[in-house]
Amino acid sequence: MRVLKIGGSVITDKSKRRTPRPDAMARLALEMAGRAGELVLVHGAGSCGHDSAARYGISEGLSAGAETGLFVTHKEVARLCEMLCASLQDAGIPALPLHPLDLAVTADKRISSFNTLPVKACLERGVLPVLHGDVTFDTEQGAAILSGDQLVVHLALELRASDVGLGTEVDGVLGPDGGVIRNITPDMLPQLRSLLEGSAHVDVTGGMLGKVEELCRLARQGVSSTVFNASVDGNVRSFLENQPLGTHIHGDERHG
Ligand code: IP8
Repeated sequence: MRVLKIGGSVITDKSKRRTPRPDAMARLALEMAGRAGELVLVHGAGSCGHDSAARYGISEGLSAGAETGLFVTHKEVARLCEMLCASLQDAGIPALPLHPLDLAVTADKRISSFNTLPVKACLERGVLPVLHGDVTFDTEQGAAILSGDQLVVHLALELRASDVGLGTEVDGVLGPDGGVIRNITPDMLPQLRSLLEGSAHVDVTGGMLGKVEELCRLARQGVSSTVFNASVDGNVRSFLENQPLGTHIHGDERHG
């Protein structure tokens, strides 16, 4: 079983507020055809959630008026999830939206409990569960933003995934010269921290550095992952067919 995250930048236009990309969703759905039962899909919020989350300051907690922000932000990303599920259904994939607001609680922005039973039930029944970055109730700060990246790592460990894919809008983790860094191991993290900058658009959950930090955490526990460009036609299919792509993040010095 594998966990695949599709970044919000792939399925939304990040330069325009609340703008899904139905064409990208239809393409991705075709590339995932036949994978239900062996895949958990997670997607990011892109322009359907990050702006609202930032406007209401949700990642800093539940301040006065933030209840409205929870509703607005959740509604935007839940709608995006439902659109993606509709595209998957149109491609013949039995997909079902599962919303982390209903399944997860965080403590100081980290998942402290998560009900994986609905995810497992989907897999057992040959259904593709589709989850997403979401707002959560947080025991320390009232509310928080749970990124799809953190969710992917949690699900991969809980469900003992064989590996993880992170489909973004770039070809992998890019070095200072703009070239793809082909292999990353957790010991490279301090050096990478100074190299990687945040994403160009509003992203309340940490951009590429946040992703690499999450994936190094996963690699330390023995699950490798691939960061690749899911905006390129055929790349999701290639990932699912185990073709080499993008940046491979793994726990030892083995390359490949
Ligand atoms: O796009 C963020 O998830 P991400 C979720 O995976 C919200 O970082 C609601 C902004």
